Amino acid sequence: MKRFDLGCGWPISLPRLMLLIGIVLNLAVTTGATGHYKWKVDYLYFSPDCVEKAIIAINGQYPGPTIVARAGDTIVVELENAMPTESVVIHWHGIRQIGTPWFDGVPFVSQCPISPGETFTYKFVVGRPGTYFYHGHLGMQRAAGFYGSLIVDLKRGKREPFTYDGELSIVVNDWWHSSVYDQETGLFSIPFRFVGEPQSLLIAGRGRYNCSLVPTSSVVGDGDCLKCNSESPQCQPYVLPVQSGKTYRLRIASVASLSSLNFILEGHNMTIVEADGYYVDPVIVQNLDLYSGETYSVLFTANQNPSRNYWAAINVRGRKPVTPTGLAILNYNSNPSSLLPSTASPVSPAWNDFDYSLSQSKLILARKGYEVPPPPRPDRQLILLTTQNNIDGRTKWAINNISYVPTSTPVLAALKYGWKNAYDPIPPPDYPALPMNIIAPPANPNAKAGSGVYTFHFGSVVDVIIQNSNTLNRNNSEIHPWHLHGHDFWVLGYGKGIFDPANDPKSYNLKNAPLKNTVAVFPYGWVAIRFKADNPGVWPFHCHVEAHFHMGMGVIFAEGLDKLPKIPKSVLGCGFSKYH
Ligand SMILES: *[C@@H]1O[C@H](CO)[C@@H](O)[C@H](O)[C@H]1NC(C)=O
Ligand SMILES: *[C@@H]1O[C@H](CO)[C@@H](O)[C@H](O)[C@H]1NC(C)=O
Ligand SMILES: *[C@@H]1O[C@H](CO)[C@@H](O)[C@H](O)[C@H]1NC(C)=O
Ligand SMILES: *[C@@H]1O[C@H](CO)[C@@H](O)[C@H](O)[C@H]1NC(C)=O
Ligand SMILES: [Cu+2]
Repeated sequence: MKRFDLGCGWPISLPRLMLLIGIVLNLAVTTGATGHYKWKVDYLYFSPDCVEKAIIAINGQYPGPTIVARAGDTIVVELENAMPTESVVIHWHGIRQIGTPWFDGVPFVSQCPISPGETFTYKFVVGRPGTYFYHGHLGMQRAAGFYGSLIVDLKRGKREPFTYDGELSIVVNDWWHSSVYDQETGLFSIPFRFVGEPQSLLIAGRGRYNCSLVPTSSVVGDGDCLKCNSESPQCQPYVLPVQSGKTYRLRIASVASLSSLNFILEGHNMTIVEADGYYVDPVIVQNLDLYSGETYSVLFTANQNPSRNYWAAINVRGRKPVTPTGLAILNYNSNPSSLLPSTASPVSPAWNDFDYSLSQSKLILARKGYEVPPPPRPDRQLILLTTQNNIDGRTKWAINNISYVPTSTPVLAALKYGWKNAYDPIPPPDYPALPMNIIAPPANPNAKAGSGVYTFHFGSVVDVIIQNSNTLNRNNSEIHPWHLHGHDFWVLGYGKGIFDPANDPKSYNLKNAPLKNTVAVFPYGWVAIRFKADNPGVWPFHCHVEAHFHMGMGVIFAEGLDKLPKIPKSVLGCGFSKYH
């Protein structure tokens, strides 16, 4: 097993090593081991980009601890909420929660938020190998730094369809100096105040803000003053150590709050081999677009001049960038990791070259020999038109004119036990009002708020077409990465303009469509996905841009609730579930 080859400069931390040893020892006696984790969630001052701010940390760590398991293992996380002023939940992104929908970690959908002082235990099986992550799903807690990696290795004795000498893993994201409470308040204010572009981009939780841009205490009152320390170890560039001539698997997860990102390894091509936990047809790229909620594995060979180091870099895509490149160090052999490349920061394709992004997304196809062909036709089709709207003077996002607002009862329990008053009993519409206008702001920008649920026959095949449109601003349409809980879906096709239900399905890829859990819809375009509603539970399908979901950009799917046993008491206790 290559991961244990510690001789060639692994970025392996002591806790991770101990965890690996633990798993190995465990597996020696059983298959389907159990990984036990005790996590304490609390606020912490941290300086990921040299500017200090209060973040949400796990066991004092940022990013949170990496979970490493094997397919079939059970993960048990005992989560203590030590934050005195807010509740918390954790979503296990990409884990389908088959048989455990109550541990999906979505507030008021799968569970009640965990109150300050409470300890809550998540327990679920990681069924499929791949690159995943976890993150807070209440309010904007992800943007407060509340996330970490979840890596699921193959069952013992199984082999990947590719080889490599070593493994590296990073999460990438965008970073703001304002608190998530400021951000949330702005989104719900009249007039609307957007969170704006991030101050920094982070690789493995580290970035660098230019401290000369921070007002000093002689300018503003000391209490208001940001503290910036470019010497802080917390903001020194992350180091990816490599040995000349060796090939590496680099796992990348985008936990970004807002930005679409583009990843570059200076001077090195990358071969994409995995996306969202599935093997993909190997494609060589010079840079990789990453949408929030997506994960990839790429292979690269350290085949460049070993006497220097190289940049690993991320840039913003799809929004006019004002944020400097996020940088880490690709560290060759035993060069000092402090030896910064003298080359300029790598440059990504033009931020608004959406054709580039669309064509790269279309390169992601199921790997030959590993195709899982989609069912040939759907039992039900939804067309979800996403629009930016106003409700009572506030800016919102809506799906077929309904902006999702959670109620105070977990929908899972409400549906299971028939508490009709706990949510909107009228299901949202399967289709938008016609004719659709996607190229200009809506003539009547008003929409409704709702908490209705789309319920599917258990085992049925569902097609969803996400139709993008113009925002409330003229000549503006944005990228939205859509993430489905509880399932993987086939990406059947992408298109520009308005989806044509009579003709566009003819060009669907029914042969080697990739399975994913997150897919981007591009400006003024559509994307079509298909999934089997075969996982009993209640499952959000939403834009993974944190501010957008917070502003209503999501829907709730449900299926097979009669197949579920009693819901554990530990997830109840709020809204109508108080009386249960
Ligand atoms: C940091 O900002 C200062 C003030 O604008 C500028 O003079 C300097 O060049 C910047 N440094 C870097 C490394 O960008
Ligand atoms: C990267 O790929 C491009 C296009 O396939 C090729 O021209 C280039 O030589 C490759 N670069 C390296 C460093 O392998
Ligand atoms: C959306 O709902 C609002 C509020 O009920 C209504 O004014 C508007 O006409 C609806 N728009 C569409 C396209 O159905
Ligand atoms: C719309 O924006 C694009 C670039 O984002 C620009 O090329 C085009 O000219 C704009 N069109 C109008 C009508 O402003
Ligand atoms: Cu969005």
